[in-house]
Amino acid sequence: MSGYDPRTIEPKWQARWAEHNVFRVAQADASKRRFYALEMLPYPSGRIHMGHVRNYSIGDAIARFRRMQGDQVLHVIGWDAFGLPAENAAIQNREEPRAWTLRNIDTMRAQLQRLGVGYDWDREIATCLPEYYRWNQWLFLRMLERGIAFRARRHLNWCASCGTVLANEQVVSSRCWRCDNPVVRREFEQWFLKITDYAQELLDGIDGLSEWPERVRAMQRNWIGRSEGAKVLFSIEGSEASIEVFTTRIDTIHGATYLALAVEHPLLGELAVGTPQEKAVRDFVAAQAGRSVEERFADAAEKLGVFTGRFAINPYSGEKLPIWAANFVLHDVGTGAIMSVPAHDERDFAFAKKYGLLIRPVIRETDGAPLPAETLVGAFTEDGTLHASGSYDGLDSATARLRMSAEAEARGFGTRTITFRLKDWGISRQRYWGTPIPVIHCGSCGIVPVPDADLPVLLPDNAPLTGEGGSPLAQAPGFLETSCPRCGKPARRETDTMDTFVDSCWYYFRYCDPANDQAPFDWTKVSPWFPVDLYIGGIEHATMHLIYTRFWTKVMRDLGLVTIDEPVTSLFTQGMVIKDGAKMSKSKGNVVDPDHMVERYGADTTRLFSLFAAPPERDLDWSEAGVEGCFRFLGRLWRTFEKARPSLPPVGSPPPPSAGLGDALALRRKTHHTIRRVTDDLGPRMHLNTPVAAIMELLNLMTPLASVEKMRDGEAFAVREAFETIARILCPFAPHVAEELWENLGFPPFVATAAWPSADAALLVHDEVLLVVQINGKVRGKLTVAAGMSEAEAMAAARSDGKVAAYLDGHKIRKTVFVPDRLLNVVLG
Ligand code: ANZ
Ligand code: ZN
Repeated sequence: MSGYDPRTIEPKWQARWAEHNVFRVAQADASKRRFYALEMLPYPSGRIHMGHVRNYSIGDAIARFRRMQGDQVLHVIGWDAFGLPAENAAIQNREEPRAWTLRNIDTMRAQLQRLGVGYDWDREIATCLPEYYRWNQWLFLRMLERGIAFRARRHLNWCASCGTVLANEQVVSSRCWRCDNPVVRREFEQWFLKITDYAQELLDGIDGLSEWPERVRAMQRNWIGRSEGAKVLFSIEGSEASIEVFTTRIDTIHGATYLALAVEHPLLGELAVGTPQEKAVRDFVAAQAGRSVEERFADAAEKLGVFTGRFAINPYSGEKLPIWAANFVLHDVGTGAIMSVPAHDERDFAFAKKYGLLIRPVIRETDGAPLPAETLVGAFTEDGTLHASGSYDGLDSATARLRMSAEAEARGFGTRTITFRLKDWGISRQRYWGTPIPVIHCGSCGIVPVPDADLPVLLPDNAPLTGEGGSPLAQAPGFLETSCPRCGKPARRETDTMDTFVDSCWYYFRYCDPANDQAPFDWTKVSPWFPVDLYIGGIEHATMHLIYTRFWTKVMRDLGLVTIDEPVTSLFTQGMVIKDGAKMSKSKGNVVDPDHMVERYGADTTRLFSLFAAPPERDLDWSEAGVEGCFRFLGRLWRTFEKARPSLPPVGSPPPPSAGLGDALALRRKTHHTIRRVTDDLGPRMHLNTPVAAIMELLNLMTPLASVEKMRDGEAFAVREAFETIARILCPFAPHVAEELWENLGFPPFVATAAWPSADAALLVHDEVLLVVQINGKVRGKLTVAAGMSEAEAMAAARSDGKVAAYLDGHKIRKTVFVPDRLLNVVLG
């Protein structure tokens, strides 16, 4: 053993771990506590980046810690291998997406192995392989049978530059999340999954996700966007017909001063007939009907409308309200008709100002006075307290909504409604590199599912990829034309492929039974590992992936495939890797290649830095100086050990009496305190940066003792104990150097499977000190207490001393003076 050389020790230990299957988990062991540590599976873009390194270093640290604590740990990786970049690369480089993807996987797998991440490689999966996506198809067919998968014509988000439909979640500020081009609305016949059927359950389930970050829970609640409202019927004066409006603010109904209908509203044509307004209404409808939805959105800024000449009756007050047609009321939202409350809604306010309609406030701030209508410069849109609302005066908005909708239901002119922002999940993509949707279109039979026996519907190799619009599968020779499984007549295959978010919905179930060719997985093999104990990934997946996978789990439960409601117990969202103030990314040109770091400093240093430099949930600022600092620390550990090694007692030597004295005792105390600290930090708190600092402190303290030429017995024992401890507690962070140290200390391999150390309680006891207690300047007690007490603890100790307590009882304390470990002076009032 000479200088610290990661280039020799790292490949050596990686090979030994592989040879001895140290991280393989053949099957769940019922006799052990099990721990499923999961990191979000990477997209095989070509090379791993520092974000990956961070993600997997966090996961591996926890996985290794739990393994050493005696848990059976499942830790696996796979590849989210379908998706656009493979296709785009194919268009640019004329390389097949399959070949491109598989080559990237090989490269990245080797990179992960060079990092020494402890995965069970026998369970690795790639979602682009037929043995995996076949089960996407199978699951899709089960959903089709149950009506969870369905087809509909809908306006969808279309990115012209990617040539594909995007889910709402993939549209960020009206732009494509991937290429940043503006997204337009287009109508398509599409495949959807009925996630809205699960909206309430997905929302309710969030309450139970107590080990998920509050931020993610809030983002999911907001995404699901439940809103309670009511539909209210207004009768029309002089007519049998009535108008139904949708409102979320029934509490404001006494402030409604007109109704407004969308120009497409079916009653609009007949309402104005025979009134002086007839022509004006017809002209308005004609002018507006010629405008596209987009144009109408754009000009909603300028509110336009026309009076119909007719009136509706407010069912609560009997008041007559003019009925208008207005451009800002959307046909396909709610009922296409609204009650307008200008005092409390901005759009209604602007419209009322423009056309000189009545404005009547009915909600005031709870501790404020009613606002006079004349002085209003805008709507008061908050909840508050009702006034000018008949028998509802004085109620708060929320209570009023409950009571008023109850009255509406009782009297038969309204119903309570619940709406969600969450829309059904459109999974169709007009792309090649994804799972083919397994249905056949037959001229006689319509849509016919591909029989299970014919799965998988294989992705053909020969689809022409040009990047021009349209589905590549429609042009793949031999793919499109088929025969109907039902009637045998010529028929055509579906050419849409599935959104790749389908692939990531259930991959981590498959890890638990990766070779199953009869079913997606066998729950008896999977259930011991579920729910996942710890799932680690970026916050950017808070809504899409993490909502879809929760939904998918519930669907699989309803299909009888699993018996859980939620897939993940604890979620951890790691921060980003930043360099020079910007997120590390190719587009910013500030990428540090992990391979270069590994070549230069070794995997242990690279991993250590990515854990040490920041708390894992925070952003990490990349610094070469920081990396060098970690490298120097490992070098120092190495040299210190080299120097001390000849003087250390052999494995298993008992502590000599002198280990309980002086420097030896001090070092032993430090060692055991460090064990306790690191153990706590690696627990649910996941403070992964502080243990590294604690280990560095321990090394600093021991270095002078370990450097002495001829160590005394007690000190040699304490130094050995410190090295043994470091080998173990460093293992989650820098596993290769830990193995090497462990072996050189005389232990058989592997420290990876050795037991986690436990702190000796006797060595955790603090030193004792004599605390002098004075009352009004006179010494009233001398207490032997633990060193390092806080003032509050010292006060409690004083009160528990009978003699001192007698002086304190019944008196008010005016002031205390506290000198830690020395003096507590109490001045009584
Ligand atoms: C009366 C009212 C009073 C409203 C008030 C709001 C505030 P959210 O919460 O975003 O879902 N609305 C209903 N249908 C509409 C349509 N087809 N086109 C345009 N606006 C429509 O919005 C619900 C509110 O949007 C509803 O509650 C309704 O206005 C309006 F102080 O009713 B509200
Ligand atoms: Zn047919």
